Amino acid sequence: MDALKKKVLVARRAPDDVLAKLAVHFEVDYHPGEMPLTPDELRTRLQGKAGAYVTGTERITAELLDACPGLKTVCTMSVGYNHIDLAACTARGVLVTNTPDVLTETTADLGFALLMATARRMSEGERLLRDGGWKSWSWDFLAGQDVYGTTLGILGMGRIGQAIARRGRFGFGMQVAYHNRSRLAADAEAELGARYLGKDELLRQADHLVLVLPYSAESHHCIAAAELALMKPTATLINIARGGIVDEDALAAALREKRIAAAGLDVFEGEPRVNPVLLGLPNIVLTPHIGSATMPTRIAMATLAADNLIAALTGTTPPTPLNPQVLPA
Ligand code: 8YV
Repeated sequence: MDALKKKVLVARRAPDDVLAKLAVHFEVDYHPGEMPLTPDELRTRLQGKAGAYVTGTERITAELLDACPGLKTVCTMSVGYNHIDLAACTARGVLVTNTPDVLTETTADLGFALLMATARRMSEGERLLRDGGWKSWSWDFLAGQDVYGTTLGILGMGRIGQAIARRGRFGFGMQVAYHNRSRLAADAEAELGARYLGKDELLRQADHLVLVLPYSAESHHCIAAAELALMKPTATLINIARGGIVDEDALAAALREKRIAAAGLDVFEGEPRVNPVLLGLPNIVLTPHIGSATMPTRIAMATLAADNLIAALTGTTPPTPLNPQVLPA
């Protein structure tokens, strides 16, 4: 043990190379368990630590920060940071970093895969086949919705939204429409062939609506009964952002009553618990939050989180800070 090394907590399992890299700089307290630390365990393990490597499963609250006054930086291995009270961190001078960019294309791939699987009823078909239910052919057997040439609606046009737009436009001849807090620059809209619409109009026009917006108090349940009622009965809804964006009970009712055709969800409000009413519906494709889950991308995310941690605690500017205003001028 090197008394001069700063202490950090690595709160979730991480690649060996990443741990080895961190160990060069820090005394590492490592939680290799498959289950996350409880909030109490997290608070205890953060005592005396200057930095924390976390993932989306560790909540960093104002109370936790107050209980861990030595903490200087929190580096999350995720692009989303709704699990971190960023304002509380900034107010206490705690530097926060995330892992944007390295997961953009991988997550867009999953979003598009989910769209295809949902529109073409792939999970329903596989279940039927495995259960021995494939007996014959009929004209409307597992007939779903078209993807090619249809209207792709994107709610939240950040990096991942734009990557999905490119897949839709250039791969599938889709008309791209979007809504976002701020409108894209004219050249970006032109490159993607993307039309900016008000949220309600986007809901009305989309054949496939993909949710890629950040989760916040503002976006909580921003797709609920009233919004679902605006969608076409043939439309599909895809959520790869955060579960809390969709009112799952309202979605279940819309799917049950065929007010929209189908949904594809990679994220859930109480994940890893999944609302049981969703599990019973045929017209829904469910995946367990695997948007960024390829080996190369997960390694890139872990490496970037570690690089951020090393930079933050060795006096250099981290590659991807979220609150650079806390850095010394
Ligand atoms: C991660 C994610 O799987 O990056 C994000 O925001 O939601 C996912 O890529 C997860 O949060 C791991 O920290």
